[in-house]
Amino acid sequence: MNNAAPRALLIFAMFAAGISEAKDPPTRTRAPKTARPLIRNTFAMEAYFSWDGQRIIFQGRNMGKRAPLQVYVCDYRPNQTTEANPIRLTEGLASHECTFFSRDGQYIVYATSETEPSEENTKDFGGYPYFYDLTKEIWVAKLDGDSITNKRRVTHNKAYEAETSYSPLIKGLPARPDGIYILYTSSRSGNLDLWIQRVFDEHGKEVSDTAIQLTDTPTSQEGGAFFLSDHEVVYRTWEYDSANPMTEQFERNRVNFRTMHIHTLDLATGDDTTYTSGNARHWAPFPHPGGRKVVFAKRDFAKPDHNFDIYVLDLDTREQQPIVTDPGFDGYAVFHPSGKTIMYSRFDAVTHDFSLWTVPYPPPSKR
Ligand SMILES: [Ca+2]
Ligand SMILES: [Ca+2]
Repeated sequence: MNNAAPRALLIFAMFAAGISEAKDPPTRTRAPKTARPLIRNTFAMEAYFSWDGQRIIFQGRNMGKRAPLQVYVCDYRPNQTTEANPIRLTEGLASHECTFFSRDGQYIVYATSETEPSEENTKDFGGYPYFYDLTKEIWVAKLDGDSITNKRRVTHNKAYEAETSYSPLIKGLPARPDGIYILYTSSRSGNLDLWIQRVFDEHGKEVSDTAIQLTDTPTSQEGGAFFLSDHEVVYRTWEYDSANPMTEQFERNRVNFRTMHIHTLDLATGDDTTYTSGNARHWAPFPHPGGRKVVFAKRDFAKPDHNFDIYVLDLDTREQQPIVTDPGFDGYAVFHPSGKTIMYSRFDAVTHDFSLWTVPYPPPSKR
C-alpha cells in the first residue's frame, strides 16, 4: 500500500455513501430525540439485523483509522444501556463490504475488493465516481459463532459485483430451481444489472449454479436489491447519461445531482413497477417485514440543504413518511424483523466516521 492509500480509501468510502458532495463547512449535527446510539465505538455503516432479530452484521473498521472495511457482528438487545461490542470476522488488506445474513443465520455473504479503487480498475456507470471497482467478487461463508469457515467464492470475473443479499427459500418459480439464492448487482453485462445465483438447494445443500440475469437494461443501472417476498425484489436505479459522465461532472462541480428511483420486480411475472418520481435521489430501499413498505434514504434536490434523510415509503398508497430529517447524512436504513425499530448509519462530517443508531417505528405521535 502506498502513502496515498489511506486517503483513497477515505474518499472511496465517502463516495460510496454519496456524502462528500456538500460545499458547506463540516458541522456536527444532533440526532433526533427518539434516536439511540447503537455503535459509536467502531466505525460502523450499512448494518443489517439477523432474521431472529438478535444480531447485527455490518462493514466497519477501528474508529479513526483509514484501513480497509471489514465484516463485524455483534449481539442486538433492544433495551441495552451500553453500546454493543462488535467482533471482527474478516481481516487483511482486502476491503470486505455489503454483508448480509442468510435467513437461518448460519451463513453470511459479502463482497471483497483486493485492490485500491483507481481509474484503471473502476468504471463510471453514472452513479458515484470511482465506486464501481471491477475487482470486486462475492463470497459466502458459514458463520460459526464469532468466526467464519467454509469460505466459498461465488463470482470469478473482471466485473463489479457487490450489493449482496440472500433470498428466503424460493419454491416453484418458473425457470428458477428451488433453493436459497444470493441477489446482487453485477456489471458483467457491460452495465449494472440485478443477478441471482443459487448457492443452496431446497434441503440446504451447497450448490454452485450459474448466475441468472434478472434485469437487462443497458441504460438503467440497477442495484441495492433485497427480497420483499419470496418472488419479489425491491431495488433502486438510475439512467446513465453517456453525454454527461459522472466522473467528469463530479470533478467539475463536486456535486452529484443524479436522480434515482425505487422499483419492485416480480420474478414470477416479470412485472417491474416504479414507486418514486421527481428530482430526488431515492436510494437504498429496505423492506418492512410486512412486505408493503420500504425504508429508504432520500436526497431531495428541491430542498436547499439536500442532504440524505430517511423516509418510509408505503407501496400501496405511495406516501412517503419522514423518519430522520437530521442535517447531515443519514442512510442505509433497515427494519428490525419486528418492524418496530429502524437502524441507520449517521456520518460525522467532522471526524468522517460512521456510527449506527436506532429509532422506533412508527415514530411516537407528537402530543
Ligand atoms: Ca441495467
Ligand atoms: Ca439528514
